[in-house]
Amino acid sequence: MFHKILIANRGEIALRIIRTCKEMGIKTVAVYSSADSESLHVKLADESVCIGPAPSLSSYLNINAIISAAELTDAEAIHPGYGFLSENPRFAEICEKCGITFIGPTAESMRIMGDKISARQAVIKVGVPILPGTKEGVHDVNEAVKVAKEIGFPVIIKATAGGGGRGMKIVHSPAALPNAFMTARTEAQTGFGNPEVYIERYCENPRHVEIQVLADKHGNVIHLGERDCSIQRRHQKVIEEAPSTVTTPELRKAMGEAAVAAAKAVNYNSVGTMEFLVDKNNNFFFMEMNTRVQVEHPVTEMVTGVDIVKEQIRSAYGEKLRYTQDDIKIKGHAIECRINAEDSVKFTPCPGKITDHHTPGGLGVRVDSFVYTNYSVVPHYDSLIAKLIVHADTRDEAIKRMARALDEYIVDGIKTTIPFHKRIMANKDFIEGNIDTSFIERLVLE
Ligand code: MV4
Repeated sequence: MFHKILIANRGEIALRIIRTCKEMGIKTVAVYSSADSESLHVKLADESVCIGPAPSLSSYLNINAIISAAELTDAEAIHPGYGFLSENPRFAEICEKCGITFIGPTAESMRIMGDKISARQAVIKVGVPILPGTKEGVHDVNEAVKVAKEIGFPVIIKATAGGGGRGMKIVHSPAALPNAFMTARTEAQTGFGNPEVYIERYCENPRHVEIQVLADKHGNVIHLGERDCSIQRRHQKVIEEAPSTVTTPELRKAMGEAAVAAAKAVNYNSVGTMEFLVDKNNNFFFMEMNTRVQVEHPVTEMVTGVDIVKEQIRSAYGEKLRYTQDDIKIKGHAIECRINAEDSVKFTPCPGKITDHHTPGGLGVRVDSFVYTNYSVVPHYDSLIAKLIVHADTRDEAIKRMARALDEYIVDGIKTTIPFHKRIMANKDFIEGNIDTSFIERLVLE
């Protein structure tokens, strides 16, 4: 096994990775920006290296500084976490050229899945269902109107280089198409450096259900069931749970098999997630693949007992998967609430000093965080300060456990989204499992 891993990230995910490394007997190197010197990941790692000033571009996205830190400390591998460089194929290539193992898939798999058109083309070949849409990029307005009429309205225009919901345009009529098409191209160019867009049939108020996959470098791929991430606000997930209230064993099997086939189609060899939309009639459609460990991975860990980060590290080292599909059993129900340093009504970031901090505990409660009393939340990065995860035998019990844990949680000195989560745990539609991607919009309007 690796002797030493550098973690090219910060916050709760850096700690999450350090914890598994410790249990595996692997030494850890933290990297940090000058704004993060008091961060817990720096204190908990065996060694730490400052890689630059606060702005991400100068620190957590600074490839030269990170590679230098790995060379300086003799780290054999780099774990990129999520965000930052985690889905950057060029970074994966540079690591490998420097003789450092990138703990993630190959640059080639990342490139195919990073381009949404090539991702669609790759999965269609292996029979994975996708929404009707264009097979290639659409380059002019007349062509856009023609294909949209063939697909049937409403349609959605998406950036080929996009993902995660950014830069999408929903179009309800042919008259509205030219304007939306031109705006989408301009935004795609500005946001992703590539103006190319494609067009798909728009699926109204879907569920967002994603399948966790595990793959090794020997061609073995399994899945760990689904997570329901329908509770989102402006494409930011707020609550995730496993299993989904819409999945039957049959649907899980069909989606799981599709996810495994999609992973095999790109020779995938790490942990990853296939995102699907599920419509009102329980039809499912592949959307995109996330080629990294995700924020919400703990809910899957709680219901399967599999340490996803451990399997990711083992796979990167070249070990064979230790589980077969039959070994994976879904037990009970898990829910995760993302706790952000934000105003819980306006959702504006609220950095500042935490004057008092107490995390909930007890049976079935897990807190993945990096903050503590007297820690100052810095304004330079994502506002996620903690993930509160609960596990119980049933969904009802998990909701009650989450409400109890939220009541115990004390974060004084800054505003957090804890009050918002308390409202959701008491919401009738949420309790009844009546959720889709428009849930928060409806809740905020109430
Ligand atoms: C869609 C869609 C409806 N129809 N595609 C948003 C995230 C990105 N992965 C894909 N997204 C969507 N794609 C078609 N053809 C609706 C969404 C969508 C959505 C998806 C999951 C969770 C929340 C969402 C909120 C708005 C739109």
